[in-house]
Amino acid sequence: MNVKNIPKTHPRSESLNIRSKIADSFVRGIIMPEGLVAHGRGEAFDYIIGEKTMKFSMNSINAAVSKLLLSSDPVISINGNVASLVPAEITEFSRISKIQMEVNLFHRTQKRIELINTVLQDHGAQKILGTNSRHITQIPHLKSNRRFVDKRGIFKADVVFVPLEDGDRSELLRKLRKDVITVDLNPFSRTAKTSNITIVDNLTRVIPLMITQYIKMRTFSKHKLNQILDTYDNEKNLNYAIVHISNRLKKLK
Ligand code: PTJ
Repeated sequence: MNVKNIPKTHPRSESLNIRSKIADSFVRGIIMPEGLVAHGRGEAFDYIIGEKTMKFSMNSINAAVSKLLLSSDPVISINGNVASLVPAEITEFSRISKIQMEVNLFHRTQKRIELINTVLQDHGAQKILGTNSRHITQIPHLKSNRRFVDKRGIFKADVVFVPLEDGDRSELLRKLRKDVITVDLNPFSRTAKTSNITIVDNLTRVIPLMITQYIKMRTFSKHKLNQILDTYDNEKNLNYAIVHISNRLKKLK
């Protein structure tokens, strides 16, 4: 169904609109069939969670924003799904935070890198890392194509914000002593468990909230930001998400 044909009164119009965006991206070659499958998995978790931002998600959004504000060299990793779902919002977040975006793909092709670069530029992004082979190097010991990173970005970053990640890289980034922030609707995933900060929520809700929180929290003192981080416990927070999911399953039954 084309996005224009989805009636606003449809009880699932929001979800269908997002699905339509992702299907359109597939037709344009921005995401791979695997990206569609990943989206479907996310949709299923979101349905169970209740398609709204919960307190456990706000806890991790605030911790993520604190971490980014305290970091010296942060970067935002962009894949096909991120560029399809929130191109305007992620570009706006990058603009207000001055954190550079880097295209980094699991199913890596030059064509997709260029398409994603164009999508982000169409939304006002200027310098996007990961697009010029002169600056590309490899993360040691990583087998997937995600190993090709920009020397000026992920390679030297202290904090990497990687929405919709796959598990192998987040583990390796941690081993390289980088802090990893992720967004993943599945609290059971390897990425969710290995990241320092996991936001269990839909990316489409998370990035607008991160923009709001960033603007508010950039006035906070370092002491206050450190306090937010000190009281945040990712494992505990993931458990809140799991308890919420199991309660919802009982309720939906
Ligand atoms: O564009 P590429 O080539 O880099 O590939 C990107 C995908 C997403 C295909 C790749 O990273 C991948 O295979 O990821 P996974 O291992 O399927 O993990 C994606 C995770 O994101 C899953 O746990 C999903 O539940 C979750 N997810 C999907 N859609 C959303 C989401 N989490 C938050 N918001 C969403 N909208």
